[in-house]
Amino acid sequence: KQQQPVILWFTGLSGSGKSTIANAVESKLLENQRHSYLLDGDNVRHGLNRDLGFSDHERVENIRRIGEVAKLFVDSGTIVLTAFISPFVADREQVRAMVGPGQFVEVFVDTPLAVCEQRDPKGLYKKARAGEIKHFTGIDSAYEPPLAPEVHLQTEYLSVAECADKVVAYLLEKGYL
Ligand code: GGZ
Repeated sequence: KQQQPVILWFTGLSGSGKSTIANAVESKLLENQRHSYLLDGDNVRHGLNRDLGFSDHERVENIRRIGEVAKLFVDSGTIVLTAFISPFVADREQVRAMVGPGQFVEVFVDTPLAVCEQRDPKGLYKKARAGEIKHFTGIDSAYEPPLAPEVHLQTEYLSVAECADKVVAYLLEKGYL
């Protein structure tokens, strides 16, 4: 059976584990000879979107462009994974509306703010609390959680491998793989 192209749209706070889990899913897909591509801050915010900062309207434009690029990948038959905070419901739903039915799978990386702040791998929350970074998501910029995500990952209770397994199980169950 052929793979069905889809956008696996990871959303969650900074430090929630989006990129880590998306990377683990990508590895599992590769093991199974599935062609996929991961869009994240490293290859998009430093390139295509390097003109954008973190004001609300710049985040809206960030997500709009990422959605357009993700759609191109889907058109090419690829499973595309995106790992961006994507804080606003309306922007995520706009991407969903751009692609065919069933071609947008929202993966909520649900890590509470307190846990992200405790982990603080890059020291960004500390800086945000100190006022050195303005408009930081969860501190002084909004995060709107998904209301009905296709996959809900509570990372406090699941390992990275278990989270990746849950995403792949969803894809198998729904016939994407
Ligand atoms: C949130 C910020 C900010 C502010 C820099 N708010 O943990 P990280 O470092 O690697 O992930 C965060 C990343 C967020 O970029 P996104 O493109 O995913 O955001 S959005 O979807 O909202 O457009 C963080 C870093 O950039 N970062 N300043 N003010 N995260």
